[in-house]
Amino acid sequence: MTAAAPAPADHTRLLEQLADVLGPAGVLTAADDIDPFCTDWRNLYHGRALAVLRPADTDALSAAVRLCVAYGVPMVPQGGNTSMVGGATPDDSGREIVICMSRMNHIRGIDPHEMTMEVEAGVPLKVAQDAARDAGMMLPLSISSEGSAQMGGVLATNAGGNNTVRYGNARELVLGLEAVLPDGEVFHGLRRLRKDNTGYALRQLFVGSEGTLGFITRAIIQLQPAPKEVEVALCAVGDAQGALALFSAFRALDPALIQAFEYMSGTGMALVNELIPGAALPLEQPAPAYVLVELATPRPDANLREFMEGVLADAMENGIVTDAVMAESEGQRTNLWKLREEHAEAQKRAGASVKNDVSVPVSRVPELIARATRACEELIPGIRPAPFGHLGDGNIHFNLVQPTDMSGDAFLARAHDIMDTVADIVRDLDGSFSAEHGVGQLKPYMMAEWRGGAELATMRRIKAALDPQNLMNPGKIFPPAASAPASG
Ligand code: 2HG
Ligand code: ZN
Repeated sequence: MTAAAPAPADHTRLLEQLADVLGPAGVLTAADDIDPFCTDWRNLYHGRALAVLRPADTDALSAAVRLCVAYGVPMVPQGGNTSMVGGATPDDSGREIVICMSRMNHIRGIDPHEMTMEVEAGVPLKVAQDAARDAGMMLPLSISSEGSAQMGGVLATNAGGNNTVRYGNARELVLGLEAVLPDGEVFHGLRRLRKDNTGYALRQLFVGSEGTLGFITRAIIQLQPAPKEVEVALCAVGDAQGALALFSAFRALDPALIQAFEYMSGTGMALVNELIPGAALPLEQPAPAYVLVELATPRPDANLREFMEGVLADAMENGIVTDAVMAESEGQRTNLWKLREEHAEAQKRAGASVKNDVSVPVSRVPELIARATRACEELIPGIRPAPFGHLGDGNIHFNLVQPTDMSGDAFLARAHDIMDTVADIVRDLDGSFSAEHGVGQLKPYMMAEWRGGAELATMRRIKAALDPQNLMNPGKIFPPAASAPASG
């Protein structure tokens, strides 16, 4: 028989015990210290927390988790706090404890023969990328928030980004994992084996679990050879159909060279031009839509430039591409990527916006963009659809910016209508309502309808088996049980 958990009100004693385990620097309780951890990057959620914990290693985290469990206190894991769906923000009860992973920030080693890197959860993605590059390799995961996003969060959300078209999502890069389970026990799965058929691939359970099944503390990541030749082009196209035709042209000749294939609408590009200092479109005329394509190869003698020029020349001849510019230097490559990477920031500066991080089969991206644009324009006249994203893997950020003659609040009051309108079309096209940003606390209400029945019921059983008290990141992913259908 287990002893009854102390009453949640006995928090003073809990905080004292946590300070014993983590040291004074490991427990923040002053409102000013805690506040930044209680608001998400998009400013959609403003929670409260009992404390913020900053463990320095796995053992300290494990001990802290055991204490929180004993007191029945819910825990919210947080990395770089860059979630788009409020996935790392506490609720407003003031009962939850945020556990920030940023002190666990060591790169434990890089193995040039295995081409692997062992990282702790709090290492920022950009730091891990730079370390791989300094070792003559590449960590093939690139997302707009990579300067702040930390490896633990990147894995817990199965981040995707610009290179998914070639290397897959975070899930595909994880060879091994260490995690602290919801009861404080440590899951030791830091293996680096290519072949290891010994039952369930438990490490993959934590990838994409959004912190609901425990804390990812360390991982072994597969690296790739550093590219020796890289070519980047920005192309003007008539519409998404043209963008898809260009993708197919590259893919038919050599899919293995495509490192990124990104779509941008004319509206989104105009916002970047207008609102981001230093961003300038290097083409003579604005176009209805654009593609940014990056090719890369580890071979130094691949004549990549010739290949890219050849494909683009053909595409211009048959009218798919109306104008194009190829980067001549690394500086120009960075400038072209800036036009793509600043889309989220430009949309933030343009006023209120509604995001739809959706995916459909690649071949249906043009239909998605055409139908969702029409439907949203009918729903709210003057709305500004500004879709962009990872066309090469079918993930489009079908984002909408408020009309110029409507207040931001009035626009956001229609957010669910807009999301439902887009979701209906995505469902019709066999897509997903959350391609790479996760479910967090923004979208659990969609889970019962989209992943109900056996799928959600199985997720609930796994959750209940590992976290019977529902203390790990509650309120994320799962809709409240009462609102789920009987089977889900
Ligand atoms: C990107 O691809 C990010 O730039 C952000 O996933 C997308 O702001 C967004 O909707
Ligand atoms: Zn994205």
